[in-house]
Amino acid sequence: MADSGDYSADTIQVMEGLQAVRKRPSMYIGSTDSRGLHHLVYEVVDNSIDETLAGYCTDIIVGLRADGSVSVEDNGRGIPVDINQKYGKPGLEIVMTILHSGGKFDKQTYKVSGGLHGVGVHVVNALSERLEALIKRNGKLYRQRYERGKPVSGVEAIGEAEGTGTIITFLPDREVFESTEFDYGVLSGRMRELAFLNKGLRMTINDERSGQEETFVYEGGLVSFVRYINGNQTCLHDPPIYLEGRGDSVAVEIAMQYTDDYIERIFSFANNINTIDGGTHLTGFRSALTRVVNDFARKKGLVKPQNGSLSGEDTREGLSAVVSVKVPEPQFEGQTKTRLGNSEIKGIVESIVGERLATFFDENPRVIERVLEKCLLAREAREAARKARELTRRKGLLESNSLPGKLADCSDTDPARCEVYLVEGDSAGGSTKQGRDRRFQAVLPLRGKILNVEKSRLDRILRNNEIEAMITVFGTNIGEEFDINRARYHKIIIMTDADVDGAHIRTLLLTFMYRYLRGLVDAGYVYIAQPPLYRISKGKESYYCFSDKQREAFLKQLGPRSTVQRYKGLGEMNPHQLWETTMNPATRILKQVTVEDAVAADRLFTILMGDQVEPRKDFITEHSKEVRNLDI
Ligand code: 0RA
Repeated sequence: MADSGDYSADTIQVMEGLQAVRKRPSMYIGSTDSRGLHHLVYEVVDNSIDETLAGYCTDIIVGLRADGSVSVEDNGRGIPVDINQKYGKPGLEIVMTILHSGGKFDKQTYKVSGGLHGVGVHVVNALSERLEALIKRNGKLYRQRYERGKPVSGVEAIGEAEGTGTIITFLPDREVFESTEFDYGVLSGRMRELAFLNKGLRMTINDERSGQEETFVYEGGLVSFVRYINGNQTCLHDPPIYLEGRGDSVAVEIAMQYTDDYIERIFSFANNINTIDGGTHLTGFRSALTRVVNDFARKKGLVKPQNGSLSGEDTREGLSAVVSVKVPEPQFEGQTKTRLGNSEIKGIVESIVGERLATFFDENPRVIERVLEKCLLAREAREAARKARELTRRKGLLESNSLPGKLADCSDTDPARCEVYLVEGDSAGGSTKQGRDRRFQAVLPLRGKILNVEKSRLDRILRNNEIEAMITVFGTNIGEEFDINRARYHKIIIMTDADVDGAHIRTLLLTFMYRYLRGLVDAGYVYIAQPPLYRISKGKESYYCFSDKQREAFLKQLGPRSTVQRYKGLGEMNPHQLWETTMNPATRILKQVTVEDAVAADRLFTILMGDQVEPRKDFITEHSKEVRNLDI
């Protein structure tokens, strides 16, 4: 069916479309790094989820193949294979080759999904060395193959089939992507999230490379999601509160549950996409929550006009919630397109939450009592924190002219060129000070375990010596006074030992920054140093290795009689070695800290530092190796 001699207008259009995608892949999938690579899978999965939303698909299986390809299988209706009248080509070929045709060419289809960029599977096809589509329909199994987006076979009936469905298998193009290795954890995290967001959908992921396999199916949907987020927390009520409603053609779903800690964990989604930067759905939810809680507080005489109402923040302390909306034509805004912009959504969410939540509290007086108790305590604490901050400021501790004595500052004063190393312990601090380039590298040694920030309120945190030192040294201040323009260093580099203790301290530091100095993370100022794990020597030659894989490679290359030294702590390197391997900008490896997956990050922090000791212990022993490479 793919007659290569045909240069019809359609064929030319397809070729131009293909070329456009291959020429500027980032315009379609965001980037050609690992993130873009994984978007290819999300794009195909989103098309399967459209079938779920239309009521035809209950199972999706993602398979990572040993040859580097990935397959996405669903039991939806199967992509049509019959000849489309308008194009004179099989539906399958149109879906796979024509730009902006979207998955569905019947306009009536209620299409609410669509990947982050909602570009369609033809983009995946164009960016794949090869792609195979298998369709089960009309009792038959059909197949078509493509190479770099071009059909290399017709749609062929190759056998019988039971039921209906689609299996798309593709090998990402090595000419396009910087890396073509799929990360099981990244994909499995997204599959789990999609299973939470689409109640009852069975999501399976299997990995031929490692033999790993997981299936996610949550009959509780968002309620299960909130329970998962609150895994190790002590909750103020159970089950979570579930609110649901529709307005115009918008579907709104919310689950929420208060815990006894101080962190707000609210995640919002629009059409299954995590809107990290919030938007109108989140604003609507927050303002309804503030209003309803204040209404009840007033009714019960707990807040009086003279002492002011509860702030939004007060009503969200310790709250875990997931807000999910499905919108026919979502507008995603902001640099990373992760904020929902549709203005009509705010009012819709606000009125649904306002009405349903008030009804829920009326019917569950014990729950609202506990919530109000929590909110009033939050208000008191915030008041105390404000006073503590003022006191600290008056003492001059947060002013740059009283830098702590243990800081070894650099001589350069241009923040854009300056970096500060946070090192654990005095001995490592000593060799770091000697090994550094004092013109632009400062060193702040931190003693002992820093305060466990997860479990403390702002007033106590500020009184901790190590925390106080860091805030002063960074120069940005915190909370409402945070000002990124006052940052004294544009690189804050966490350097800890490559062992479990080091991983723990790094996580503590990241928790503190994530919660209280988020602006530094967002600005891309926070980094993790990567000290070598081994040194391999043979005769006069010696090499540093930063991973086990690298060690194997060097050992193979150098052959017998080479010796391996394993570095457990920074203290085992002399100042010169430390400079050479970990601090010299020309040769070092720095990992920039990003907030990629807020759900995963938050959960990790909670597991590692929550008050329930057992799961934390299991987690650390099980994952200490991964924690080493933590880049959240
Ligand atoms: C176009 C029309 C119909 C379904 C699909 C596309 C479809 C696309 C994908 C992509 C992955 N899995 C998929 N499953 C279905 C509707 C077909 C009908 O009316 O029978």
